[in-house]
Amino acid sequence: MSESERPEPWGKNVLVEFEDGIAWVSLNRPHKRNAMSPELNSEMFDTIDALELDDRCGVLVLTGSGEAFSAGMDLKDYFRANQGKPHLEWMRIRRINANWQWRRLMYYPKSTIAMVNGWCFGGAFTPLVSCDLSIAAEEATFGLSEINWGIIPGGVVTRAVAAKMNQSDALYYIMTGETFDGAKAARMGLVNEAVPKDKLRERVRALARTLLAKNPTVLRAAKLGYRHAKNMDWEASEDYLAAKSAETNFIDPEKGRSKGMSQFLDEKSYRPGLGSYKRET
Ligand code: ACO
Ligand code: V55
Repeated sequence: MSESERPEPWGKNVLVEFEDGIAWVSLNRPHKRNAMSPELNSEMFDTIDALELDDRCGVLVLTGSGEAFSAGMDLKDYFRANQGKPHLEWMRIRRINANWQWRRLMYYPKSTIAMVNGWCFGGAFTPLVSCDLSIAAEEATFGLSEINWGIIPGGVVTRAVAAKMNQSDALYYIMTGETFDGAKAARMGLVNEAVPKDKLRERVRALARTLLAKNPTVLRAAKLGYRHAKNMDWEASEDYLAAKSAETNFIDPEKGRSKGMSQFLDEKSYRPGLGSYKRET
């Protein structure tokens, strides 16, 4: 079966809607507040794997159906159902979880935006932090609730929190399990911005359109450059970014670099500080 004939992998636990280059990907177990079960995790991996080569997806927006973004890991189907299973089986269940929530999402070649529409607890922090950008409803409720039911923020939740929250905030919410709203999440830098819930989709759509207007080859390299350089020392990152720049220039089908330069230097038709060079799209 060729790539294009393969059936779409979403459907049961994941909903995908396409709109002018935006793929709205919803965790879709609203009756369970989009708690993440092994089945949902597996479907999410297959979904983002398929969207990677799907031209209908220029920007991936991750959100949740109904009232929740996600109530975190499914306490019944992820935790209790696997209690007492052989350790190798539990490792595999964890890996299926990690595979999409950060291994794949963190280094996804397309731009990703988390749209936090409601409840966001525990395990949901991992895909949240793994998205490039994030906009929350002011009314959304966040919490590291693990401490309240007798576990630590595991998986890589603690690592994800450490990547985006400062030490005072991280330890406060890890240790108290108190909830906070979207406005507070934005003040702490856990998300980029918070807007009233009735403006959420409109704001995310506008942000997605901003990204869709960029040169996609360069945008991909810029994002992956950040992801990798963040974990490198200065010498390695200088060399890596020089190589990445050369690669980008070499593979860019629209030759953005020379076009941009000539529009500024020769034609004097635009200024890079004040907008985007004219692309032929
Ligand atoms: N795991 C499994 N089932 C869940 C979860 C979850 N994390 N969250 C909600 N559900 C289920 C409920 O059991 C209930 O199922 P039922 O109808 O079959 O009984 C259904 O979703 C609706 O949940 P309610 O609690 O009735 O919904 P409400 O809107 O009143 O509250 C809230 C929503 C606050 C999110 C609440 O469900 C909750 O506290 N969930 C747990 C949140 C949490 O602590 N998650 C972190 C887990 S730890 C981790 O992720 C590592
Ligand atoms: C969490 C915990 C896990 C896990 C994934 O706290 C997420 C959230 C203890 O194991 O595998």
